[in-house]
Amino acid sequence: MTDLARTASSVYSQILDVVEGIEPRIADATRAELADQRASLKLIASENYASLPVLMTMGTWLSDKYAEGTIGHRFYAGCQNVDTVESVAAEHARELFGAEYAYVQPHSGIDANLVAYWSILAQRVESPTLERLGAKTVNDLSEEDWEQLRATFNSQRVMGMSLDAGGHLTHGFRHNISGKMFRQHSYGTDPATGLIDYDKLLADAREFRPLILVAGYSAYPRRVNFARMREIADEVGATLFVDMAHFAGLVAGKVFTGEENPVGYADVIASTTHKSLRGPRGGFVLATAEYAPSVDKGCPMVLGGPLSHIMAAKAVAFAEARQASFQTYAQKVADNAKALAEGLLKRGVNLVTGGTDNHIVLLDVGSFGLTGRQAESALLDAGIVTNRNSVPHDPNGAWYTTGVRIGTPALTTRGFGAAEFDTVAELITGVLTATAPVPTAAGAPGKARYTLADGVAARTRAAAAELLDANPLYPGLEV
Ligand code: DSN
Repeated sequence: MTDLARTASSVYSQILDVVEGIEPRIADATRAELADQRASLKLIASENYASLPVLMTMGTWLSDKYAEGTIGHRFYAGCQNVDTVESVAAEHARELFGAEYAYVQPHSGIDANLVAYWSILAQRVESPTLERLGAKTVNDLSEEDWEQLRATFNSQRVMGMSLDAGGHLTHGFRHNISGKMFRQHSYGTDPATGLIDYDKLLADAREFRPLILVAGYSAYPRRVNFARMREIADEVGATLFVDMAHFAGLVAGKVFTGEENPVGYADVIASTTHKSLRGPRGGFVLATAEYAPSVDKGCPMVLGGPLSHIMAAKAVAFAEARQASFQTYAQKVADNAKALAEGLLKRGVNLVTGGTDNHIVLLDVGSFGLTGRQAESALLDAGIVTNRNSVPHDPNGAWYTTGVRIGTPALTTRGFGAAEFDTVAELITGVLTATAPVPTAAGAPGKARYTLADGVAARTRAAAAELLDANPLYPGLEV
């Protein structure tokens, strides 16, 4: 056992014992979550396992300090330590990604995306209006001018990838604020290949003339050419906004370089910290010097007090990602995704786009006669944690779906390599083959109805346990 695992064991078990005396259900759930994560094949593409230093940095009294504002310019007294934390985190983010500016306050991916959208609106819509009216700030505007400006915000156009093609809710989906605050036009993928068709995207953009072109995805198993996206944005006068929440770790780990690295092409980039980047749950924004002043006003624009304990953990995670070992990890994430995809393809599983070149593999389970929901539930019974996901033009809609999205960041952190992922492919195929759909009677509650052949769940769990035991999660940690 390492010294760190020994210390963490002692700290966490003492804390959980105290919590037990206050609210035992929370202590139990916390212990049970560790046991569950240890005992299952975590294949959710957006999840990972943060390091013990990252986890422990989140649990401190930095949580208790309010610090609305920006570094050195706060609306509360006594923020000198938060200033240090935020400066260090932003410095690591800038260095890690080679960005001109980094803003580490957003609490989550959607917060980061909202900061991005509103900073672009401030830059492209608000500032020119103020200049035209000879006003310094919005406070100088008459009620009438203010009303007009507010109406203008709401009529701006955004173009992002559609949800069923792999885009994200925040890229203009009607049930999300992004779809309500903008006029929106989504781009899909080529029906034959499942890939982004840049020529069609350009043609659509020429017609729609978006203020903001959004690039990025949460379920597209391929890389994006950001140079091409930049050309399209320039051609139509759009600001290029990249949501790299999913693949930030592959950018940080220098797997995505050149035209596949959004830094240098995008005006504004938003991300989470907890997916392939393997940090605490949270968000951040990178920007060019031109957009930096607007992004820096994330609070009070759309954020309140920053979570200082989380910013501290972001700093630790960014520092970890600057180590050479993170590049090795990121390359393995991509190599393992290829091994997983090949393992599934050779066993007859259909994959959207026919494979992967990032960390995501998107299974089309229609050929098994299953919905994504049935497949997700059967896999979970067998200890394989995935999430159902739409496939392009999904006949089953966004709730039942026809797809299952899987990814390699978490199990790669545990030490899985290509051989282990080939076994994972075998286990997944075995479960899907052994699952039969049970048709839902008309009007019956929307449960995932399926049967999994006898013994398959237990056999799969036993085979998975061999892989998991050989690659322990937080080895030596006992709580
Ligand atoms: N929930 C994240 C994902 O699973 O991709 C995106 O918000």
